[in-house]
Amino acid sequence: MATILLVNGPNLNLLGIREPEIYGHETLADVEALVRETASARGFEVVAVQSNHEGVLIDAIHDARTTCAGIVINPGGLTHTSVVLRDALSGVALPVAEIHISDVYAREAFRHHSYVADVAAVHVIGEGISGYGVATARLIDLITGTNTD
Ligand code: CA2
Repeated sequence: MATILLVNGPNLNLLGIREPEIYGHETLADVEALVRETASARGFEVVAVQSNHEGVLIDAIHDARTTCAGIVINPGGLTHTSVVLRDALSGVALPVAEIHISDVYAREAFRHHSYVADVAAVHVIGEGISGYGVATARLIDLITGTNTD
């Protein structure tokens, strides 16, 4: 069965525990269950990684090069800072879906730039936790060549 890598960056382990007014009440386990359910309905399985350490995320992305069909990623704050993460995503040359729970463009100016945006084929921004399901479905549509127009 084909596999999707789900990557959650720094601090996303705190989902549902802190700042629910921004990030909602659902937990990282809820996010992973939603992505697994969405992928499984389309015949895909999911490997999920969350880390507060950039190198762990880079290693997971490199491992995906030979094991996964695509990557769903919420890079957290690394979105706005990390050339290294961007280079890893670009280097593995897999289709990427970038997802952000909050509407980064309606927040502080430093959140308006994403180093990942132009290496991602799918962008889902500000749709809350359900955005992970949307990003997964759209990525799989892209991988399988399904026309969603
Ligand atoms: O909206 C998003 O998904 C973000 O990627 C979340 C990042 C933030 O730096 C980006 O600008 C937008 C922050 C992740 C931190 O997650 C937390 C979750 C609960 C409590 C505290 C932090």
